[in-house]
Amino acid sequence: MLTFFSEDSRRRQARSELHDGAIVAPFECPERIDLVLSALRKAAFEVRAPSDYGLAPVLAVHDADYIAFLENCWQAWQAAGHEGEAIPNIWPARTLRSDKIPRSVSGQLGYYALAAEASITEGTFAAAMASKDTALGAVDYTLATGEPSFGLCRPPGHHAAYDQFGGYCFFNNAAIAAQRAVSAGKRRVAVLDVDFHHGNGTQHIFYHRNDVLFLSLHGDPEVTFPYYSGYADEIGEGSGEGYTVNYPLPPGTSVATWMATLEQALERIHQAECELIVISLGVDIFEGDPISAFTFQHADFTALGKRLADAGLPCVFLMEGGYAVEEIGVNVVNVLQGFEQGRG
Ligand code: OKP
Ligand code: ZN
Repeated sequence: MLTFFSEDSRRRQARSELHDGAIVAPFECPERIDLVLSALRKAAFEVRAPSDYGLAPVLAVHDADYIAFLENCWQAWQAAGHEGEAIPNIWPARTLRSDKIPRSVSGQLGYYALAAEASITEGTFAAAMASKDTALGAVDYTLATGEPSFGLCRPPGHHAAYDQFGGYCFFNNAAIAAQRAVSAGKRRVAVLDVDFHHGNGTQHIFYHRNDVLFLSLHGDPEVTFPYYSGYADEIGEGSGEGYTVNYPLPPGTSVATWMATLEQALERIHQAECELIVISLGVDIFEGDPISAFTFQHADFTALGKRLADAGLPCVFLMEGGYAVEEIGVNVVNVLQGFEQGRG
């Protein structure tokens, strides 16, 4: 399987994350990619740099003003004289106006953010651009060859909605890749999100559409980020009804239950006659993950990869979460190797 990675993903070097009432070093740190890269190389996967796809594929799934905000935010924040990193601290919450985009960058931050843990910093936009190029390189390769691919995307993407960032995500890499596949002529594409957290952004982007089937297995939002999305009664709207499928699972869910739930998701993908699967691959379902609560062991990732190969469809794996940094490489490589064994 061919893998993709852009060095510019390192340009996100944030210092601050608001976590548990304190500013801490971000869980989503650049060391994550070092460890995945070294595990990929050790396992003899070829790592290729993607080309520069520009903004057109981003504009296909995100709002133009939102993209411009991300591009200009750091400069505007600095010009306003702020010392620290750009973090929102007020939102158009339920009792305030939601139609107004204020002139001040502080007001814009709240408008375009859905959470406050991810700061915007000098290289954030460049890294987000690199991350979507990685996703596009991977999907283009799979579209051209039918062969599977892996994009080592950083920052992750699945929490990024049409015009909102949050949960460490700025551009929705999986949505950009799925849209690319549809634009290239695939009649229906599945986005299967196995990250511990619900992929609210991907769901939002495709909620009214039936050419992209979105399915997500995740921690129950009653007790887990992002709290306000990912319930089983969210099934899509209009012609998208039935094309969003959520499987919220309680913290501590066994791997057996998780894998049985995956069977249901794969059955739906089959039934909907999807022609390609984009997998939002968060390995924060690992038992040792510091901010998550599922119970995967190293070997379970291999079994997951094998089962996905059995589905018999072209697969594009895109990196999402995974914060047990020392273990992230082996967990990712196990999925990819399991997939190759399953095809063999
Ligand atoms: C991004 B991805 C933990 C709070 C959670 C944000 C989590 C973002 C996860 N105390 N903070 O889906 O892996
Ligand atoms: Zn996650």
